[in-house]
Amino acid sequence: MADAPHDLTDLATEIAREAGALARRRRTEGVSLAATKSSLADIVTEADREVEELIRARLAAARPGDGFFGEESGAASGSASGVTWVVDPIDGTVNYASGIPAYCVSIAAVTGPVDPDAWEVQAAAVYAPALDELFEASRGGGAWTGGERMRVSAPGGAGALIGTGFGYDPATHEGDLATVRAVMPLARDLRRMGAAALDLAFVAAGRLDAYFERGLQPWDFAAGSLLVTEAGGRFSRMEHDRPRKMTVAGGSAIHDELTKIIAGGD
Ligand code: LIP
Repeated sequence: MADAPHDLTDLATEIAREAGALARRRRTEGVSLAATKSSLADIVTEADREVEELIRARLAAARPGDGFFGEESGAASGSASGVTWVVDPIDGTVNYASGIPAYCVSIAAVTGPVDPDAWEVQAAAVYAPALDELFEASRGGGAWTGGERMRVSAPGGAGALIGTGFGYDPATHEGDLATVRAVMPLARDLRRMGAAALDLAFVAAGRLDAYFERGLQPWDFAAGSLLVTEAGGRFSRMEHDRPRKMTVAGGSAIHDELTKIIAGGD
């Protein structure tokens, strides 16, 4: 069974488009809440579950020996092939439920342990149905959107356009806002889009200069991390001693400035 990164990416992009079309159809039909998770603000819709089931079924049919680790399906299933698919069926669920178009399907293929601090991402597809934009990457094959190669930006004199986000637990907001205050001198402005995979895709495309957020789940950033590194950027996770780890992405210069500030440097 071919495990070449570009073969995995081709499969991921095909499925991401189909899954995105389903999500968009369900959105026009009206979204129903299925449950809340960590808090009232942390929702899952019936579409999240239906889209993840479609992705899981398509992957199992195409590559029955692979593992699956999806946001809505709990623990990762074992992998006979060494490849595990890390899937967020609808990243930006609150946007999706609210009719805000900043949502996407995020599919990544990883090898090694199913642990974001140990796995190796081989393939990535992030598809934003409302924008009809697909962002893809294969390990060593670059990052692409619309047939064009993606490259991270280098911020100009006016400062950086930086994406960020916040968790659903109000108890975490003060600490996260303190980090925003510390980072602001680097920024011309901030963007809070509410979909980490899209934030990371926009960093890879040079639309955002950088992105940072605490408390992301592995499926939020698995695909986006490869988009960023294959676009010449840096992706790292910090604060491993905290329950909510920090994710930072951007071109190497601003990535290093951000990590220094977040670590408490001057
Ligand atoms: C979302 C992330 C976003 C974060 C939200 C939420 P979900 O994932 O993509 O960056 O700020 O709190 O975690 O829940 O929409 O899959």
